[in-house]
Amino acid sequence: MDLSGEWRLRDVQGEYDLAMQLPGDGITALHRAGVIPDPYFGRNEFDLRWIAERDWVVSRSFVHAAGPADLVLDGLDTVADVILNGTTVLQAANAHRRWRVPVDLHPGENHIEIVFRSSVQAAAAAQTTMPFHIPYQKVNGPIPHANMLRKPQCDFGWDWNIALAPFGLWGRVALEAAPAVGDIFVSQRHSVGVADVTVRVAGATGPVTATLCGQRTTAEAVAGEAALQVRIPDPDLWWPVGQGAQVLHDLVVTCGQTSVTRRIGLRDLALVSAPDAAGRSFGFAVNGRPVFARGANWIPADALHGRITRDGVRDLLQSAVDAHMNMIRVWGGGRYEPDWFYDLCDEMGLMVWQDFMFACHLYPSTPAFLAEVDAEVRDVVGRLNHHACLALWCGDNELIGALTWFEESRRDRDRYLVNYDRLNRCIEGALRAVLPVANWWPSSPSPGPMAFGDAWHDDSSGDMHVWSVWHEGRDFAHYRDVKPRFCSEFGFQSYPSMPVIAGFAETADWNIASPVMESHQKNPGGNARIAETMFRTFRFPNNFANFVYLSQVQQGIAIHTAVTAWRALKPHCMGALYWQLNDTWPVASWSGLDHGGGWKLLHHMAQRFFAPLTVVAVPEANGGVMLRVINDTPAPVRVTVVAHAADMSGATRALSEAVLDAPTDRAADALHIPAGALDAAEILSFVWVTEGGQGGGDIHAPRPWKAYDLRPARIECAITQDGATYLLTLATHALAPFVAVGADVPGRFSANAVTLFPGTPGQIRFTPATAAATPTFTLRDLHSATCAVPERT
Ligand code: BMA
Repeated sequence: MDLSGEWRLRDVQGEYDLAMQLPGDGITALHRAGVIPDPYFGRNEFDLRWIAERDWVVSRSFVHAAGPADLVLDGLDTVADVILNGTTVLQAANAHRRWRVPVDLHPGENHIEIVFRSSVQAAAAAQTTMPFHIPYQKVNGPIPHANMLRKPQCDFGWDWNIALAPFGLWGRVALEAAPAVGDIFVSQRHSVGVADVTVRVAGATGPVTATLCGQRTTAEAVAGEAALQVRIPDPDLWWPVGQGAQVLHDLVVTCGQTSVTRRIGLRDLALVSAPDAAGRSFGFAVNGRPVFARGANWIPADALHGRITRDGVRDLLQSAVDAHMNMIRVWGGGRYEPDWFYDLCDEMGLMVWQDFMFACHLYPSTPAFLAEVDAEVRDVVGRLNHHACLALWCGDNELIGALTWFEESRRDRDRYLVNYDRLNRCIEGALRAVLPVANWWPSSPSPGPMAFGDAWHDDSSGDMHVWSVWHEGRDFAHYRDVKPRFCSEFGFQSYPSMPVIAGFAETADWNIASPVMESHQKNPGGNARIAETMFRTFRFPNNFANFVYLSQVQQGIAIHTAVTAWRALKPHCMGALYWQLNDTWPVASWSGLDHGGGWKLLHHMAQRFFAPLTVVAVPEANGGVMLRVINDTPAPVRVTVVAHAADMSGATRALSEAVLDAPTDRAADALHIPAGALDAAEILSFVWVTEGGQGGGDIHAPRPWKAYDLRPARIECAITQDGATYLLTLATHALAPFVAVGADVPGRFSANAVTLFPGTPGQIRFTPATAAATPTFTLRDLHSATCAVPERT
């Protein structure tokens, strides 16, 4: 019996009594009932912290046949007592787990209550029981002590998140018969033309049968567990997007009268990390083929889990694929996502780097805490291990670096390092106990197993987080000084797009220093960093909307600089996952997608700089530029590369061209532009085209844009309607870099932040999210955003 749907929510003080949907969260329920305003609007956040200070009761009645049943609760968030007909049947404190409790039901009406204790108070109380103080990072915890609770760590605030500490339940709530089988663990070994699949079925008795691709095996369960081997000849393989098809097969496990199905992909997905001349490599090989990982970091789809929908998440993941990403990293400060999230990734061919949920703070290693972590890891791995998309299990986010962030752990590193290692051993041990062949990486960033060095600045080994440009204020060119083996985090902030800002700020607040805008910026100094970078890069924008526009352009330039530099290092570097794909609420952040799923200019630029086949400009110390071709497709491609010099009028002059076969295993030099080939007033413009007619183009400005005397572009825009889509034809009168179109209704542009040359009109399609929408378009370009606006007299 499904118990989801409408429940009642009341506080223990007796002030509120209202309807609440489960699955859902209490803050969303209060908002939907009209009790509180939209938490994301203006500065409402700060008036709503009282909610998390209280204890709340969620309850309902139901009629059920008398007798035993299992009460199933997934994602119970977090410190909760479950009371059935007056008896406490569960006391839980881990939002990441599934709970299954045998209960006895009354004949007729039964009453169930879930008492949610204030997680804010529970976290503070837990700290007082620790044998020594376990510090948390204040910028990522405006509500203190999140590290004490097994709850999404960003719920207590983060340097991009609202701090509301929601409570509720995000998975199933149901009554079920006791299951015939427990978790199913799938591992694979591939050799030429054969896949050997091992299926371990926990919680089974008697004979168990596994059927896969027409092959059937039966084994008797021993001590509650059955191990089955299925050999698949000529397996139809699963590939990440861009490498081949996403073939999924039903694995059917039958025990007695019960059959359960897991959709699996047959693939050999290896973490390749071995000592080499530079240090230690890091990358992934799928079915024996090294695959450069292009992607971004995933954070929860909304700060309030009651607002998350499968369609919304599908849209975000599809946007990742549409921007040519093949990997996302489910970052350790959020949550293990629901099963359907990984189903979507399987289907889309998006590899998942899965962190365990520990981030940026220090954590306890008391026996009770480790016992909870051990149970959590076994539970999560039991739930998710069979997914084709799962490429890596990673111990945590930035816990090694965090040892240097606190007075206590700097003073007594031995204690806190041992404390950390106990946690890390616990996670690895639990993972290997249930999935011995798992791809495991101890932490992100990490130079490798048993290495505890500075993976923020050491580019020799393992995965790296490069934050020097954003957090240390280095210029964009610094990305080129770093040669990561795999960069799993690097980012640069921008403001959300204007329609998103209009959703949380009155026009009177449209100023980056207004209290409302400042409260939608959670990184101390973030606005100053954006403004200061703008000074370095552009002439200053002439109004708020253009400030927002330039913030997105410079974010795109920053990440373009890093990604093109590191893709050009393939195979020394085998991955670039920028920080971050999405937003949890409308906020200034490092995301490429706005809250709600709209594309910021970065995401449009990512669609180009992540294209499987591309040509990138690598500046040389002497002023020359090497154009390198990168081919991440499965086969070599013949490419023609043509370079021009362009001045600010948009006039071009041919420089040189080359034809070459682009290999798949490494980036290759394509065309050299010697120092002095460009005049000071010129930029480099280059295009490429394959024999199959596919191509692209890019520009490289050797100096910051503010150094060039841009001319008025006076862009003319003709709009025609073609069914549900709009075609914008843009013609410029001068070189126009980063031309951006916007719409006042949700929808998708086919391209954005494009460079226009006179005489070559650009075409951009806009498809509104709803066909009936009648969009009004805005048009921005670098010159008009930064030219002097005459003062009105
Ligand atoms: C990285 C992430 C997050 C954070 C981001 C921006 O360290 O792991 O903790 O939001 O930097 O500061």
